[in-house]
Amino acid sequence: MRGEVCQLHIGQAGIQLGNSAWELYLLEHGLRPDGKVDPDNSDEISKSGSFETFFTETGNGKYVPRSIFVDLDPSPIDEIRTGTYRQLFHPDQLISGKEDAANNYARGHYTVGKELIDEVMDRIRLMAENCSGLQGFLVFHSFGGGTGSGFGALLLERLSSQYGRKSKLEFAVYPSPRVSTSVVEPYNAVLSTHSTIEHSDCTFLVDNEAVYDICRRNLDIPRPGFEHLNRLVAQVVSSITTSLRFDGALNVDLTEFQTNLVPFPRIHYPLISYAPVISSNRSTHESFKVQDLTFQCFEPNNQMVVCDPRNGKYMAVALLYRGDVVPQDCTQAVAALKAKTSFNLVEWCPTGFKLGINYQKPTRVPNSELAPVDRSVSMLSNTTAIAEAWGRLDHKFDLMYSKRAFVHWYVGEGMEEGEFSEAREDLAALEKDYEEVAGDYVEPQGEEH
Ligand SMILES: Nc1nc2c(ncn2[C@@H]2O[C@H](COP(=O)(O)OP(=O)(O)OP(=O)(O)O)[C@@H](O)[C@H]2O)c(=O)[nH]1
Ligand SMILES: [Mg+2]
Repeated sequence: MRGEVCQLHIGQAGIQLGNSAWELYLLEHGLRPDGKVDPDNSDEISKSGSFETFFTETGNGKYVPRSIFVDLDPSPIDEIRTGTYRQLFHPDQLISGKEDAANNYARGHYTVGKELIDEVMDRIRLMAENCSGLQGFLVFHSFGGGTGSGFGALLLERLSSQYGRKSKLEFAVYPSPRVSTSVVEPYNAVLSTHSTIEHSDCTFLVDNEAVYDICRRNLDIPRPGFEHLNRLVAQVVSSITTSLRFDGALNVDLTEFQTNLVPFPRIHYPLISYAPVISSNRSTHESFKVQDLTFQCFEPNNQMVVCDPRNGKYMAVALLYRGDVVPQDCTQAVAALKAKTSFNLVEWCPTGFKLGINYQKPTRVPNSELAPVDRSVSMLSNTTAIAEAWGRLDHKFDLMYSKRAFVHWYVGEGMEEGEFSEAREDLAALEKDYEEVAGDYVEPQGEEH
């Protein structure tokens, strides 16, 4: 058996993304909302040989997610306690505090978060002791919320010191003004990135702006809500984790993808895209040929972070196909893609493509906007273009920080003001790192600057 994976859902965004991810995992593995095998779907269980990486079997035919949900604010967790999936989780998996972090990284990281972290680490330890070979952690959180950014960072720091050799992957919601809840999100995002960059092996950024636009454009949802966004992101989370949950000949393990995607420890923010995203009433007019789907993944419109890869260079690309696909079609699609002049790879990494195929076709939530399809592809690419997203964030940070606006809220929670400039310098260094790996960065010589 492959090693177990423990999923940690932190703060509102982390929890709600978690709800959508588990909704989909249950459907894919033929389980009911209470974790029992759905008799109508019991053949699904036998098809999915290795889903015990994500679920623990309790002995009476019930499967419990190997996950922990944490929020400093009680309400998102209370919704689980009373909602559709209330019987799925053991009460110990749902941990809530008394008051939220009020959009303040410092509250999540220092004051309020400190009170909850030991309890959370204890629960994680119990879960880890129950595993025969824990592979690693998937951490879901927002960069903009106080709990997501501050507590998320605190958690990753602790995981790193206690489980240093296990892999730690993140799904992190990148703030967007259009779907945003507070003005200080750029502060939280910069502070959180600075304190987690050394503790995470790979971070998949989910830019709410990009996902919002995909929902509007491709699914004809006029005003998408979080549930729409989360269900779409869940499809990607599911694709990325398929190889951990299903057997298959051309299954490529997640760690193998990671090895290929992350050439340098800090450059660990792959861009994700997914195809097809199409609404049921439009799906009859579309082509779902492997080559078309592959090409769609390279359309900036289908990316989950707003940036333009045509202005950057790819360091590595991973394509994860699932469903009814023929390997030869995939290799042909890649060859056609590489032949395009608009496709730029860095000079020092000439091959750069990794393929994975899983013959399990994608599942969708019944009655959701997304059309049912027989095949799909997720692309994970490490492109220097994602530095645009850091640049935007840094710019917004600078506008506020030049006036020291809102800084007193952080200092009031015991944070030193120096942490702001330290974090901002680290992000500037990150932008520079991207320029350097692109190879066209020239050291300024002899000029005054
Ligand atoms: N995609 C997505 N984004 C969300 C969701 N909920 C909140 N966000 C985004 O997350 C950011 C706000 O952070 P939250 O996760 O709500 O905050 P939190 O971690 O609960 O922290 P506090 O409430 O400050 O304690 C904003 O950028 C929101 O747009 C969600 O369900 N899905
Ligand atoms: Mg909250």
